Amino acid sequence: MAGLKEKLHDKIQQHRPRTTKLIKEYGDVVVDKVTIAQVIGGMRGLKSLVTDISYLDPNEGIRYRGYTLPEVFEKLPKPKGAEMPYVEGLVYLLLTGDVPTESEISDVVDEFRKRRIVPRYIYEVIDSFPCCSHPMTIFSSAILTMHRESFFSKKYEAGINKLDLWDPMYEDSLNLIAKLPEIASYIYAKLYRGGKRVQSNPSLDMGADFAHMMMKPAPYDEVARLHFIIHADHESGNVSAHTGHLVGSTLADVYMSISAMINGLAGPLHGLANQEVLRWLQGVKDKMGDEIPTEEEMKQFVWDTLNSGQVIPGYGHAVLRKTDPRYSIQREFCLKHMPNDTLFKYVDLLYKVVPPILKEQGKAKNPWPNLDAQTGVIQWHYGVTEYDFYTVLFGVGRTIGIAANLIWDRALLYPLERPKSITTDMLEQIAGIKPKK
Ligand code: HAX
Repeated sequence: MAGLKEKLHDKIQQHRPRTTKLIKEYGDVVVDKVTIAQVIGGMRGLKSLVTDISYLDPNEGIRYRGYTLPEVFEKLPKPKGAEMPYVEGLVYLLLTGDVPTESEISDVVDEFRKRRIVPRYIYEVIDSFPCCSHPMTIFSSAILTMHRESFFSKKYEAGINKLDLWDPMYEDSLNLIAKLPEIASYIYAKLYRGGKRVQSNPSLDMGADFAHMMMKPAPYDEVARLHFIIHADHESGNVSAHTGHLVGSTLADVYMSISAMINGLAGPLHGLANQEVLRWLQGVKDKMGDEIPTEEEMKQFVWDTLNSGQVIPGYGHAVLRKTDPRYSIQREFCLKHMPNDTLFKYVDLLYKVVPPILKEQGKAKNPWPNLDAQTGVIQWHYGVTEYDFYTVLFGVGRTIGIAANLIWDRALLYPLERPKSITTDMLEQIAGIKPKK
């Protein structure tokens, strides 16, 4: 057994009795109540999922395994001379709950190196898409196509004890995560670089290798590490995480589950918002002819969007009630590396004008920016200007968190998900506005 897997095995053995005890001895204890607004309104705030990989506090933001993002960036080891930590270290942290040592990270880097080769047919699948296809469609399809590699499905078909299902899920997950940077960069090469592919370099860590395949010089390696780490997980109730968990609960393998979660991420109210932010900014830039708008002009652009019945992309959140720390970390990066970038100045001006306007409009529960308000500006600055591609980058990072959850879902024997639906008639009866039949 490799180091990471052995550690994970021990952690699983330690954790299982906790879950078993909760179900067997405390299964009837009430956790939450459900209101009609929650039933109709997308289950906002309903405590009905469990994960130990991350937790989202409305005011503080995300914690990975108990650590705030600044702590994660401080504690995880970094490649020599690098500003940002190893993405591989985050994989270790999310799976085991422990901050890895340098040598434990080397093991994971080595694991990914061994698993990184993408099957030939995946390039053919990507090549067969018509040129106007959205990169998220291609990304999701490429991942789904790899189902034929699934160790989990083969083991299931052959007959496997359910206590052991986490093991092939782990194998598939590491195989997939290791291949995603190459798949993503190949999609980029096909769509935007005339098919000019750069093969992965096994001597590099995940962030540096991705920068190398994207043909972007330093500090794009730091950008890649930063990006993959902050996008990795946001507890279980968001659409991508929940979709991955839901599909996985049928004992579909990691390829099926991650492809499905990628489709959820591709919606404009979720991951696609990073592309929408850039589209919105470009619209303003076109109208301004490259001039920086004044505060008054920017306020007008924001009001025009709101008055036309559209949302301001990159602002608001279903859970957060403060500025997203993922936004703040990216902002700090911008202030350090690209303070004079025109689009960053636009984004900074928006940070000043949007929250008061959303407060004045009085609809959004959270007037503050989320991570998507900053992501695209950094990519644009370093030459990734094809903003349709930004959600693919999100998807590479998000896979790390969802895969960690899927492995633990199988380890803790979480069952098929099956909430109960009721009819509008029944809700009216519960509300007391219709007689009970
Ligand atoms: N601009 C304008 N109106 C907004 C708004 C925004 N940024 N955010 C919320 N509102 C509106 C909602 O549309 C809703 O209006 P109606 O009552 O007319 O339906 C009202 O305010 C209440 O919404 P809410 O309860 O505050 O927010 P929700 O939990 O319903 O939705 C969203 C959360 C993220 C979908 C929402 O804030 C939004 O649409 N934001 C813009 C898109 C965006 O940035 N999405 C990315 C979110 C982060 C993420 O998941 N990244 O992957």
